[in-house]
Amino acid sequence: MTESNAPLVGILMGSDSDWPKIHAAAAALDEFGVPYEAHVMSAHRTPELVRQFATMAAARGVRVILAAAGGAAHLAGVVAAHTSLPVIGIPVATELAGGLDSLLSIVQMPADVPVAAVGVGGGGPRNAGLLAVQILALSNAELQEKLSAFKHSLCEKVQAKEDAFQATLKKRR
Ligand code: RP5
Repeated sequence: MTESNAPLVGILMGSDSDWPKIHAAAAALDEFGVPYEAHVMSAHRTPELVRQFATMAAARGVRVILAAAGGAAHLAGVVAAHTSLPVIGIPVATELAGGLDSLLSIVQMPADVPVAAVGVGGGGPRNAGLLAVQILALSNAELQEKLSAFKHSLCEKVQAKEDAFQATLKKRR
């Protein structure tokens, strides 16, 4: 996408156990050719590592940070405390409350320290990746074009479904 392969998006997750649940975020970035890095680090288990990453990210060229965590999901908030880059929290589903605990931990930030949040499971992780692409596209014409083509493909897919659905209705009559 760019001349350099330096990561524009940093994906952080509280545990390696999160990766299978959130890798759709990375897949969305791959789809648009956006370079990213992904790391396991925890707001609670490795707080100093998180601080260092968040503090240095902008200077290293990272433009958006995705932070996935489950349960007491403080990773996105702690990252946002240390950077003015946009931070998107990805709540990971838990056994205790299906991920509602994770979601609330991410969205209930105090004023002045914003964190965006996507849904738990389903399209949530993919949407986090797409939202990062949309943020980057604000200053990248190539990404804007790819996003326009993507939106167009969504219309075509739904139209194909509508056509097939109407055909099945006709057969029933
Ligand atoms: C959180 O605790 C992680 O983000 C993960 O969702 C959850 C469980 O972590 P593990 O016990 O699997 O390492 O911090």
